[in-house]
Amino acid sequence: MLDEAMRLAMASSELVRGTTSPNPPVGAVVLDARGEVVGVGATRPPGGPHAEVVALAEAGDRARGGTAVVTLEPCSHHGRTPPCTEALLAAGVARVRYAVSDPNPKASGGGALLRAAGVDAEGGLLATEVERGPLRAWLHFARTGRPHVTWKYAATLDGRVAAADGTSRWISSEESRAEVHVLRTRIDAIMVGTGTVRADDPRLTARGIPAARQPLRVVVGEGDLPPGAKVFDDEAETVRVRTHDPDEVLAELVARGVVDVLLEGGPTLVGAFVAAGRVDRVLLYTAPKLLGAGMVALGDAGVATITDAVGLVVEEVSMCGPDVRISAVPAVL
Ligand code: AOF
Ligand code: ZN
Repeated sequence: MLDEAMRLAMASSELVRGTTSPNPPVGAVVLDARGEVVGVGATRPPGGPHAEVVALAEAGDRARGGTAVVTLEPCSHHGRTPPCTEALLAAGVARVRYAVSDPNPKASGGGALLRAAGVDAEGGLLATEVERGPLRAWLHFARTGRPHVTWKYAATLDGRVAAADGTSRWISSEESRAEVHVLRTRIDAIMVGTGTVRADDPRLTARGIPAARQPLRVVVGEGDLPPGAKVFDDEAETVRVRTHDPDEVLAELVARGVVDVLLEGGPTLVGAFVAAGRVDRVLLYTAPKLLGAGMVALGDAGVATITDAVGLVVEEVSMCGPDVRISAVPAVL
């Protein structure tokens, strides 16, 4: 029952991903004393109520003696909003289960505070799933101060991202492309270099999804761009960052409140990010096709010999239509 409630809290938080940064997309579910779902909530945009408060408002009196299930430890601080611990105590919740502790020192300690007030409060429920899923980017940001970077690309089985003549539409399947458009609605920013804008003239928007919110489009590099490039249309906001240094790029993005970035660049930009150790996840759609010649996904990444190869750990392999989807993260040394 608690696992199920946590999965519901996670699903609810997925729907607000991309709208809460620099705050975490948290999900909360309130069960009444008999274990029935009486409230579901997710973090509102910055300055708005936290997930617990949204779920408690829906539950009303039925929260008394019930359980709150939250993806993140309830906050204990007066930030832009009052502490969620106070809201939970005022509602008379008897039990709180959360997935991960809040790494933000200002907000943490909610679990201990609730226990001291007599609530049966405990963390760790589906912690790995939440850490890898909806809170991954924000946890990375809270711990490192840098946005989380997912390098996403589509390649053939022989590792090509474009054919010899430069054409690349469409390497991956319709299913994979549809999935990427959903992904684009759930991140804060999408990043490419000037080379990709010149070569592909991409729109970098989420398409095929009604009323989708659009991520911030980020073009990295100093080169001139054709004024008519599609990234400059009015479908979404676009910023240019005129440096190639990954940490300078990421610092500019933090200043804009960006926490979760999708890197869709070409070999040069991605090479710089990999060389700097600033790719936090690799998301690859491998299409069962061969090209034999053409552009490879990654350029110089500062690796000269096999012992210097960037080590990754595969987290998940699954099918997306005819393509194989691989998610991998840097190996911890
Ligand atoms: C929760 N539930 O839904 C969220 C939490 O500026 P504030 O007042 O909105 O506080 C932001 C901090 O609160 C954020 O850094 C994180 O530590 C926590 N976010 N906490 O209990 C929520 N979004
Ligand atoms: Zn809170």
